Amino acid sequence: MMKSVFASGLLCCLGLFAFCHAAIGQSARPVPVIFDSDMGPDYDDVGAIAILHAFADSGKVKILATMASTKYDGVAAVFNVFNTYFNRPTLPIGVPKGEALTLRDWQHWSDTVIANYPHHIRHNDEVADAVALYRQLLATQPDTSVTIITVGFFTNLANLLHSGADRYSALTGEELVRKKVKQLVSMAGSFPSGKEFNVEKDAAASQWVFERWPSPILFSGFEIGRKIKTGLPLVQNKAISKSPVKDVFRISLPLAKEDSAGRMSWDETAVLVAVNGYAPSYTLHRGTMTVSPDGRNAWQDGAGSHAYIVEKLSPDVMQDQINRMMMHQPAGSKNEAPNTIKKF
Ligand SMILES: [Ca+2]
Repeated sequence: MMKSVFASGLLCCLGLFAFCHAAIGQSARPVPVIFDSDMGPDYDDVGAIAILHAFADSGKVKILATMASTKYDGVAAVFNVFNTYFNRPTLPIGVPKGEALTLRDWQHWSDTVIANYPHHIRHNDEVADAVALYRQLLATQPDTSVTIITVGFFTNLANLLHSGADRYSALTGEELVRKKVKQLVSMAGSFPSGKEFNVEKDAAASQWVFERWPSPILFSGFEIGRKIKTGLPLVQNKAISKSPVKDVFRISLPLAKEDSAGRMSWDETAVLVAVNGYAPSYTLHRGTMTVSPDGRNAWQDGAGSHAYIVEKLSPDVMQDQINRMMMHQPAGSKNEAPNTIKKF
């Protein structure tokens, strides 16, 4: 459906406000974040959730929930391992209970962390349906306050937009997003055009979301994270001896030749720009992303409510920051890695 000129203009203004706000840095209040991840098959999701918890420990983020966009057996347990490791064992977890992908890691890091680290959630049926949890959380948050970060598929967000009134809210999903969500920050797409995993795996969901999402969307595309290689300093840090984050990188990095200098860091960039803003490392390219039925994405320049980030500084700057943040140790950890919170 075509938006009215007024609605488009208003959305554009709101979009500019959100992006400008991100550019000048966040307020002292923690940013309320819902993190939506496929948590495998790749393992940059692990770097991303580590960084998210590091931001939460530094007071910059309040994590509302961690959501899975894949529903392989054990994905809820994997989220619970990382949340428990970072001293948030009761952090809500959502898993898609309807039709969804079941992709998982081939390196077997998820099996290893489930076997070796504390967690009280064992099975996916112990956690909420992702859409129900989105609705429950959004309904209770201040208007235009929530940042959603996706580093996986758009299954949950499409289902959220499709959702109708329920016991949590009389609003439809689209109305709830329009009212409560400040911005969506996604590692998705390849810019200005291409075919990217997160978009094409559930292309119908991606199409639905990018055509209808009623708040600004900020994209970190494939071309951004591809140049940022991380994980080696963590793996080589002898002071960190018992960490599921380190174990994932220790197991996975040697398994692929292309990872000899570190794993490409797509998902971590989405968390960084969502919390710290896109400046000073990036500039914005504004317009509208469209997705074709086969999952290819294209771009139309203009004053749309979408923007993708464009490199301004060397990728080494982000690489150093991600490497440092991935070594953040939770309070009470027996590991002796330097606490880097103050540098975030
Ligand atoms: Ca991912």
